Amino acid sequence: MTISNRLQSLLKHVESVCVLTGAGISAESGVATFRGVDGLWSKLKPEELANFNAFMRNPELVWEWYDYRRKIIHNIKPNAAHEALARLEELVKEFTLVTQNIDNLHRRAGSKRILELHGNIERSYCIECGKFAENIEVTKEKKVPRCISCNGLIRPDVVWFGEILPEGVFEAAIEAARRCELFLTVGTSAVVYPAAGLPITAKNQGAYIVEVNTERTEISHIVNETLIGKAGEVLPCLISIMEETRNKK
Ligand code: BJW
Ligand code: ZN
Repeated sequence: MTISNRLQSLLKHVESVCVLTGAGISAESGVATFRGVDGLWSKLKPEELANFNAFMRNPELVWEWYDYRRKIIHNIKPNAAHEALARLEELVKEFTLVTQNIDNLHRRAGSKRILELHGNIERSYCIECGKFAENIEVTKEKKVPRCISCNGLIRPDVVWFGEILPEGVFEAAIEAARRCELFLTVGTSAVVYPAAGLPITAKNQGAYIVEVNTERTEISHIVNETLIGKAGEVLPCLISIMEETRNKK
């Protein structure tokens, strides 16, 4: 892998890093991405499925969909890319991992400071009274879970189109993007806002932006460097360079 002299030098000295991850970082663990030829939504448009109206029209289908994905996630493991980011957090003074993923793989890999922009597949709440529900199981008999307090519909605690991001979480992500010297955007098509605006915010504040993806994206023309390759290969390489050069002070 070839990287610029500027990135080489940053890897040696950088103390403040912010990373934005998307579905592509979990692809090598066996989680399908949303868009692209193998994407979950190659046949169905995400904007049409991941929204509250779709849930109200057909909660059974939406629950089936999340239950299916949750089962997959329970049966797989974080990959070398998740692990590399957990290691990166130990190497620098200031680190923030901003993820669009709901799959918990960063936490399972050992990352600590994680901002989940789009919620978490393990949590659910009642759309009537807001009460959180734990260990939600959908079964053949009970295809749509109901609230034990008010019998309202329970929904997954994820962020659908047209919904605002969890309070304070996006603000913290902006703050991290503004403060960092190096911003990595990994495995995201960068088409969904406001997440896709974070690299731009970071760049406007003078950060160096590096994209890691198997192909060019919507923001490739904005970033300073695009490293084409699998996150599970590229990120461990970057971390090795950091470990080697930082030891040699
Ligand atoms: C690999 C790889 C390997 C593969 N290694 N790479 C400003 C401008 C325009 C529109 C808007 C705007 N602001 C808001 C909007 C509207 C909307 C939006 O962005 N629409 C666009 C589609 C046009 N945004 C919203 O509605 C957001 N809310 C909001 O803004 O609130 C304020 C508001 C409220 C009311 C009115 C107006 C504003 C909410 C967005 C919520 C997104 N939710 C989902 C579902 C989450 C739950 C779930 O998981 O089920 O989030 S949609 C889906 O897309 C999911 C993802 O997190 C998100 C991003 O996808 P991601 O991660 O980038 O995945 P892919 O598949 O697209 O890309 C994978 C990439 O990996 C590819 O590039 C591959 O090449 C790569 N890859 N293998 C490295 N091994
Ligand atoms: Zn309720």
